[in-house]
Amino acid sequence: MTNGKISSKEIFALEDKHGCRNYAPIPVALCRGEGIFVWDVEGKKYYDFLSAYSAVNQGHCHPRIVKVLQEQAAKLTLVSRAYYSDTLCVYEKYMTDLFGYDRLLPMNTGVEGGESACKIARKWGYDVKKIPPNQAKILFAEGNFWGRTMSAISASSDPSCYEGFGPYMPCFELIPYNNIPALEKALQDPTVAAYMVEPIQGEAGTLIPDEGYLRKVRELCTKYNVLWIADEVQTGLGRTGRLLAVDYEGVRPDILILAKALSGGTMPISAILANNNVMDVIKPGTHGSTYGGNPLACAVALESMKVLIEEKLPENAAKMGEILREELHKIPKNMVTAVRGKGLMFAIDIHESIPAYDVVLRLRDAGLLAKTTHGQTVRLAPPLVITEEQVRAGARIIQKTIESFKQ
Ligand code: IF1
Repeated sequence: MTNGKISSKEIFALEDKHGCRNYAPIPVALCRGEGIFVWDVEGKKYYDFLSAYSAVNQGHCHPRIVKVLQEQAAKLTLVSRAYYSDTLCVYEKYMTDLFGYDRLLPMNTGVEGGESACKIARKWGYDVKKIPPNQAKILFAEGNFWGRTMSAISASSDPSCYEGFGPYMPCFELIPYNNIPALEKALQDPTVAAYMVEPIQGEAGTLIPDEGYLRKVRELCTKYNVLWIADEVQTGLGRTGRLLAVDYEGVRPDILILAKALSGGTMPISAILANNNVMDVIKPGTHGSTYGGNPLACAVALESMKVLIEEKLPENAAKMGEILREELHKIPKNMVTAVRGKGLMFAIDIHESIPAYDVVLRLRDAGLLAKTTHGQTVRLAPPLVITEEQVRAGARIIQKTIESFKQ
């Protein structure tokens, strides 16, 4: 370290020595972001085609969000829920009006949103559905990912998430994703309280269910008196080309989980939305969080939502997504075997002859950041503020880089 400046190499070494090794990051050390671009400590500029796993939908350091963050930070940041503040009520009203639910529960991270949804579903199971005590089941789809807590890993079908961390949460059951007969069979069990599912599975590799799947999930959950919990932590807030991915099928889950882009990538903010018949099972003192609903978060979330709506970012995601799809399809099929995506949530499968991780490294060298998932899949999800020119330029980098593997 010289003159207060730190090099990428020094950063890698320091983290490796002092940090918990719970990640193996792509070797690039960033220190600045603006819109769809980030810069490393040596000053190299990159297209960000990961957007912090869709948390930065509004683009890095969006000026409006940063301004509100700075102003609110200087005014009042945290009071706890022991008192009222002048920000939470305004945010709650905006969100419930926008999404059409009666109530909002503010939490911090995505996984806390999932935890809260499961907790509420169990209570609803006992209080409303009259499931016998301690028997409420929650169904999840195979391939789901909703975080790293004990409950989330108990719901996981991925050994790298759960192995060695048992014992697991009881009464969690897995059913195949995108499989209506399997869902209907499972829902017939009268002890089932809820089915939690991602409208498009992210970590599983951007798996898009058949058209009509979510409508059928809605119909069956209603028929069997089971709560449908939609995890829109990744798919929500414009990413798929609509405000919510469930909007494509015109359906409403009983519990909606939001996080990530709710803060435009500035701080951990999550929320769950539900109607009175569900949310009212929570009584004072039965759930909460020190930071959940803090004034800073509420001001930031409100502005982040306004930016999404006023800048028409879902619409832009839909338009730019079509251009990206068209460009990605130009890559020869013997190199990219599949292109999956909706809006600006994409994944491509790289042919087995080309190591996907090497593709990601060469993309980095070419000035574009992306990430692999499950071996041969590369995720592509730029901020939703991207322009047509930038989409085409990014796509050209991806095409050229993948084609550079041709001997
Ligand atoms: C990590 C993937 C993304 C999520 C959905 C809830 C959460 C997530 C659908 C929890 C979180 C993350 C967390 C991040 C990697 C990541 C991820 F690679 F695992 F698949 F986004 F694509 N529901 N997703 O995707 O939200 O508690 O993290 O705020 O390293 O764990 P969180």
